[in-house]
Amino acid sequence: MSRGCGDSEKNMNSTLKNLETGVEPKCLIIERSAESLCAEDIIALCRGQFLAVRISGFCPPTTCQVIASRLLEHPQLSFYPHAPSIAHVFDAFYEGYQNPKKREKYYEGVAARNHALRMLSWPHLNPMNHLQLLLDEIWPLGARREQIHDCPMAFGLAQIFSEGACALPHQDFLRMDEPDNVRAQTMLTQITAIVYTSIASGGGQLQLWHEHFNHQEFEARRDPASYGVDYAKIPPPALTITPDIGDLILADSTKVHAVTRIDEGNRIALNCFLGFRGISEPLTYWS
Ligand SMILES: O=C(O)CCC(=O)C(=O)O
Ligand SMILES: [Fe+2]
Repeated sequence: MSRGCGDSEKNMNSTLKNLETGVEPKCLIIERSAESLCAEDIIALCRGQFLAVRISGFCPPTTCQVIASRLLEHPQLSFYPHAPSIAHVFDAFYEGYQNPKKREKYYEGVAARNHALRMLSWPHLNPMNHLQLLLDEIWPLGARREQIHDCPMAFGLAQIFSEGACALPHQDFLRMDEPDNVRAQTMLTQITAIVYTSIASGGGQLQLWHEHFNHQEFEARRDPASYGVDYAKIPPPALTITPDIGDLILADSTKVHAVTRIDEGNRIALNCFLGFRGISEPLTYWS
């Protein structure tokens, strides 16, 4: 680990002390910069020592503006069939589960789509590519594209929440989505990495819970008419984050998380997932 991690060690130690004494850790989010983020922060997040890492100003305002305006007019903008209030540009891998045609299309389109992602911010550095470089530098064995089917996956997709849109409490875990895939089963946990290029003028907060539910527990709490769990069947969120333009947020996506209803404006973010298989394996990324 080549970067100075003084702050992170201090933070981890005090959080550990809290865990030993059984006192709820007070610090559920840690603030970092692109310069100070280090491997220990990722490990501590995967261990559940805090719920989120925030890097303010990860993407400069001018780049955010360029990306947001290009996304709103993007020819590939469409709505999720399971969550019709959320628009997206580029497909999520999980949408192709048990749909061989969709999956084939996903893999065929990887190179073109990674190029299109870079073009979203061109000639500025795309924050997803910035993250790619940063993770490769800080992680002992570097970071690379996930390849659960022996071919590299795409990464980076955009989500647009307009007025009235929300994301119900849910979990994202490739290991649970792909129960028959051997490589997916080696993943210990998964992180969502989100860069906000436009924010709502009200609502649109990111809610995070400590809880992770297995399939049965999740189904028992799921609202049968939707993909998400019923707020009434889970405790209140442990942490609510109001994102700012340019923020990068990292959070454990295998734990329950949600986005509150947008009151006004467009909330536009780029995101990807990170796969963690322990310190002696590379980090991976995909969308
Ligand atoms: O846009 C967000 O804040 C969260 C979206 C989400 O559910 C995720 O990135 O897994
Ligand atoms: Fe999610």
